Order: sequence, then structure tokens, then C-alpha cells
Amino acid sequence: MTQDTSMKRRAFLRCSALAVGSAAVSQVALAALPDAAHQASPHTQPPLTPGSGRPYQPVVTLNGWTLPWRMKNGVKEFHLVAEPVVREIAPGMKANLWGYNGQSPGPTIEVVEGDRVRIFVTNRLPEHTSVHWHGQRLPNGMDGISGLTQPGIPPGKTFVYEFTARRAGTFMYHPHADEMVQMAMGMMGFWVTHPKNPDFMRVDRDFVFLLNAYDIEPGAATPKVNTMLDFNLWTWNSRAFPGIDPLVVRQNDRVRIRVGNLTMTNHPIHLHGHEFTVTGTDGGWTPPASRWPEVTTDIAVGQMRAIEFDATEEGDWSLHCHKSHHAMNAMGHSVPTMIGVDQADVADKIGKLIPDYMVMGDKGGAMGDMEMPLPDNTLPMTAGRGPYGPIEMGGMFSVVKVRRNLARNDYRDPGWYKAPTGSVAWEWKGDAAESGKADVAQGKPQLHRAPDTQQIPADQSAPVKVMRRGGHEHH
Ligand SMILES: [Cu+2]
Repeated sequence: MTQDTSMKRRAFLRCSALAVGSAAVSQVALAALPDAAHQASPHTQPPLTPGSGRPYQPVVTLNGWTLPWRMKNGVKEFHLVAEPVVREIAPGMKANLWGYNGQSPGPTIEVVEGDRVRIFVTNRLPEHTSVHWHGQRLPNGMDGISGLTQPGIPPGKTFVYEFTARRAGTFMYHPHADEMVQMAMGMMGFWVTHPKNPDFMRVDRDFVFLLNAYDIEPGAATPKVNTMLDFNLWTWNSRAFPGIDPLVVRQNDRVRIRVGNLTMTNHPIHLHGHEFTVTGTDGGWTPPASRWPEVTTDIAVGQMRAIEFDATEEGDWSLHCHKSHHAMNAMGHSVPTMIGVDQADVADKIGKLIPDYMVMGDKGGAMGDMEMPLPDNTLPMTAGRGPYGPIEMGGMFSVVKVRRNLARNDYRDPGWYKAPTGSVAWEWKGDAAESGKADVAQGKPQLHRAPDTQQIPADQSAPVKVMRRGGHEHH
């Protein structure tokens, strides 16, 4: 079990029932509650192979885990604890979020089609909550809409949801209580109902993650819950690249990736190196005749998608949201484009007016290894490093690492792909293109050139002073 020993182990701290309940929960009720497992690690945990109940092929939650259950008289019992958590968004930044059982998002719940499911929800938040089981067929009173289908769960109380998982597929859970605040604080989780027949639509690796977003001022740790559209941290399971773990895949594996969107905007999720098909939506499996190959699929707000592909191509393949701002970490959106502008002293002048002003470079925005002073607990816009230098992306970005000779259930990070000699884009060392034929300067955008500055050849341009912006710009 080398995989077990070297993988970050499941770090359940089995909370005793007494530690879980607040004083307001009666001892009698506590005695009947299943353990509330607690997760201390923000890393991807190995799949939870079912130890009871019917068999299924478990999923792997990116930077997350699956909630253990107990069987009681044929009913699968889970215990969710809604509570404030500290979530590491990426190394160097922690956020004060609300979540479940120690993390945001909460643990993934995995059941089998036809299972009778009972979920105890204990509220350790300072306000009432509820849990809506997004996409499920269930009795109306189990739908989790506070005020409409149930009273809110008051702080300190435990409510019970119980229903039969009628339809196999991909689901989410989240509150419908204090709507704007609780999801902006990170309250959400994934739910997978596996098919009765474990061989139906069987894949070798089945990854799940939620799209979520936060607005956290540089230097701060608590999201601004009033933000409607202008979020500055675009995350998968409340993690931003380089904090998002890779999706490790054995070459020629059949791979499924399930994604749910609980942000306020759509995300075109793009995979490199392979074509996939959408095999599942929030409404169930897609009929095979309806599928077509693609490399990007747009996931709208409130939607879930399952994509599948055969991982035939070895390598490190990017998987990311194709909205380029969503593959960046917190920054100001109103930084003007300065490509082609001589900024030799412009930055100084502006800097006198706006002390924290940041300019883009006149050769583009690439910052490479440039060190910028950042407040504590703030991620650089891009911070990942690859084998060839900085990876100039953050946010909703990760890498599907396809490798031959992996063991069947090996999810350890294999490191960077070692490309065969001669297969990496190389520098042309032959005759240079004749100068003058293609005037580089003509190719530069002219629109933003300041009228009183002169275009200077790129190789003589003055170093650009880059300063940190003090905060996120609001429109
Ligand atoms: Cu996006």
C-alpha cells in the first residue's frame, strides 16, 4: 500500500458527539446522532471505498473528501455540521468561510440509486440555515427552502432530512436561507448518486468539483457578501491555482469530470489535448445519440455537467475556465492596457496621484518572477511554477496529469511531465527573419498611445515600475 503511505492520509478527527453539539442540543438527541466526521486537510483525499451498503465506483473530490456514513436499519445516515471554517484557498492565503464539517465546500455525499438516506444537519452558525438538495427528486418538505418548505434550522439545533435517492446522477447541496450571504460564505457541497448497476457508465476515474467565487480584499480574510458580480477569487472547491491539486490519470483510463456551478456567472471549462463529450447534465445522463465531441463546455449558474474522455495522450494537460480573468487571482480589473505605450515617467506621475496605482508593462502584462510587495494573506495574481518557469495563471486552473504505468488507484502527484527529447517547442536558431520586412512597431496597438510620448523600440524601453494596487476596484 505504497499509495496509502505516501498520500496525504485522510485526516478525520472523529469528533465526539459532545464536542459537536452546542449546549442547545439535548443529550438525548446527541446520543442518537451519527458521528460528525471532521476534515482538517484542504487536500484531495483518496476515494472512499464503500464499507457498507451497495457497491459503487467512488468519486474523487478535488481538494475535498467524501462524508462517511453509518447504516442504521437499512438507512444510510450522514451528519453534516454547518459551521464557520478556515479554508486555505492556496498556500499563503486562508479565508474565514462558512462550510460543513471543517471545510468549504462541505464533504461530498455519495449514495446509490434507491438508497434510503437520512441526513442530520446540525447548525453551528450564528444564524438559521437550511439545506437544499439541488436537482433531487424528493418529498416537497425535504427540499430545504426555509420559509417555504420548512422552518429554518435555528443556531444550535439539528434537523433531519430523509428521502430516497431516486435518480442516479450529479447533484449539489447548499442552503436556501439568507440566500446571498450563506453561499457567498462558501456553504455548498457535491452529491453523487451512483447507478444501481456499478457497471453502468463505468469509468476508471471520476473527479468532482464545484465552481465558486469570493470577493476578499487583499489583506483581508472574510468575503464581502454583498458582492453581486465583481468577485476577485475564482475557485474550484474554494481553492485557487496553484492551490488546486492536479487530476492524476492513468494513460488510456476512461475519465469523468463532474462540475457544478454555484457562482454568479457561467464558466466555459476547457480541456487541452483531448476531446470530451458531455455524458451527464443536472437532469441525468445524456442519451448517447445526443452527444458530440468538444473541448470546451459552458457551465451556467446552477448547472452540473459530467464530461468524459479517454485519456490517450500522455502529458500535463491544462484544465481551466476560458474566461481569462477567471484564471487569475485577485487583481484590479481597471488596470489600463499599456502595451505599446512608453511609460518611462508616466507611472511616476500617476503614482503621485494614486499611490497604489499599478501599470501593465509596455510589452504586455507578463510579470514572470517579478516580486511585488503584497499584504499578508494575499495571493499573487499568478503564482504557479512549472518545469519551464512561471505558469502565468491562477484561479480556476489545474492540470490533468496523464501518465502511463500508474497503478489503478494511484492518485499521487507524479510531478511534471518529462517530454521526450525533441518534442518540446524549440527556439529557432537558423537565419533570422530579414529586418525591415515586417516592422514590429507597426504591429503594436496604437489606440492607447499617449499623445505626448514617443514609441520606442522594445529593446530600449524603460523598466516599468509595478506597484501593488491597494484593493479591488469597484465599478
Ligand atoms: Cu470562469
